[in-house]
Amino acid sequence: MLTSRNLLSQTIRKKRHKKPKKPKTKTRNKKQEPIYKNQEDPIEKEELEEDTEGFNLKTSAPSNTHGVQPLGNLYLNLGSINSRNTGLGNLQILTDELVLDILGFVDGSQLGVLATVSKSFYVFTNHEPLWRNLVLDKLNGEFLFNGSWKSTYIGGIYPSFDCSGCSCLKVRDFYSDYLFQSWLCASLEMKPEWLERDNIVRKKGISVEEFVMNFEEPNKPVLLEGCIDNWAALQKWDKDYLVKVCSDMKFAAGPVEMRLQGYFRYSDQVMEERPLYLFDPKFVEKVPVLGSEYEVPVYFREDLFSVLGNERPDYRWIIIGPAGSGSSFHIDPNSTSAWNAVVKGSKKWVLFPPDVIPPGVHPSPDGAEVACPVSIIEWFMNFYGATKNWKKRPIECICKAGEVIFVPNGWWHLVINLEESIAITQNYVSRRNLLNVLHFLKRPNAGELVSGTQDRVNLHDKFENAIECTFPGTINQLVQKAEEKKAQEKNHPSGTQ
Ligand SMILES: O=C(O)CCC(=O)C(=O)O
Repeated sequence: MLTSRNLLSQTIRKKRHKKPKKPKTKTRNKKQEPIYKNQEDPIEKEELEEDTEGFNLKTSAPSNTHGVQPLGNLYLNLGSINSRNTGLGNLQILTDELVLDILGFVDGSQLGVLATVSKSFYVFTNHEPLWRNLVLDKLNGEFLFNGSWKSTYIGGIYPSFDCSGCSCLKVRDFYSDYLFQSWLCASLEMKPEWLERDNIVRKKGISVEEFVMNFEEPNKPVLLEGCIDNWAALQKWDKDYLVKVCSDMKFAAGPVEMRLQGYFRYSDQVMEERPLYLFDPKFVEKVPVLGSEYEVPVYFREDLFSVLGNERPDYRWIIIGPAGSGSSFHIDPNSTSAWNAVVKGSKKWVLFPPDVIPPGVHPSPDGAEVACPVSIIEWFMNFYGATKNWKKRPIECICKAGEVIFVPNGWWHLVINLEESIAITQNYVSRRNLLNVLHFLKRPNAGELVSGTQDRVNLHDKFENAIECTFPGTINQLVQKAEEKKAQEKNHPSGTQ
């Protein structure tokens, strides 16, 4: 259970314990003040002073729109009654998630009517993700983001309706962890302690042989500096340039396709738990000039999936997103390895080796699905701390513009953009992981596991045949080499030759 003691009030603490040598740049605006106002208890103040760990709200974070408080505050506010329950009537026995799931079945005008039923219905029906789903469902990518998903919906569906004077009511005594956490995850800054660990190996100017021997062969991440300095993209790609060269072309952003202009209008304003992330695998086919403004770094030029020509699974993506967007924990598709180059902005990476499932992550037994916290910041809030005592501590880093990270196959990784970012990533298969990939494509549930292509079940045979045609004998040689290595490891465990 959350209380503003253990979460929100820490924002105040942080402010009071500001270290003189590092001036704090974030300030709370006036609108945010009321949410801390219920702390009249003198003990509270003392506790606040004692604790030095803090959470910061983003400078531009709106105050908790409807005054929702964490459930724990109900027990601090003696005599208070939870208007969440009184206003729901018989529905109060349902969980918040279930109430929202049910409201997810009704359309915008019905939500508007239900909002008038009670204070509680008002809060639930104004939950932004409900309106986001309506917008994406009804308007696809053809929306003009207008500060909130609700007003975007109204503006898109009822263009003549003027909602400029529509007020946003604050509701007293509404307590809900679920709704509070959703707002909190959208509004929190990354804590400095989540960012400070940087234990990845960094290399500049190494040879391909060194890369293969020290990183690709042993399947270890590395951050490569200076290997994309010649990319035109580094100089050219910014919002204005991309909008110009991409013109009316649409790109995949979450479940919809959007023009860049519309996407940037959205990403410039939005503050939500899980911002729409532009992640497009066909960007070079759509806008060939983008493909001519970057090249595959020298370390990753062997890409055996290319023997499949147009039938190869998706392998290259342009990735664009605002601060707070990113990728929650996953392993890359089809057992491939990847490289990810930041062109603008910066990204925080957390990586766990294949034999360590990250805390808070629950893959299904067949590996086809992964359950993990919806928002990345939620993972940091609830699970990052556990990694300190984890079996194998993760590899972490911040990858900045001009840097490239190598993500070895099978590694779990999570990425959050610390500022608005533009990146290119490619997944590839070299001789070092060809056998892994073939093995993966042959798994009995390949139909569910294989991704990025229509013909999932036959991909193994097609790939194996194409490799055999183009590089006859290669697979056998690799199998033999792998067997020799295994035998060697058996005779000399952990390299004690
Ligand atoms: O959000 C990002 O840049 C990371 C992308 C990623 O993890 C992936 O492509 O597998």
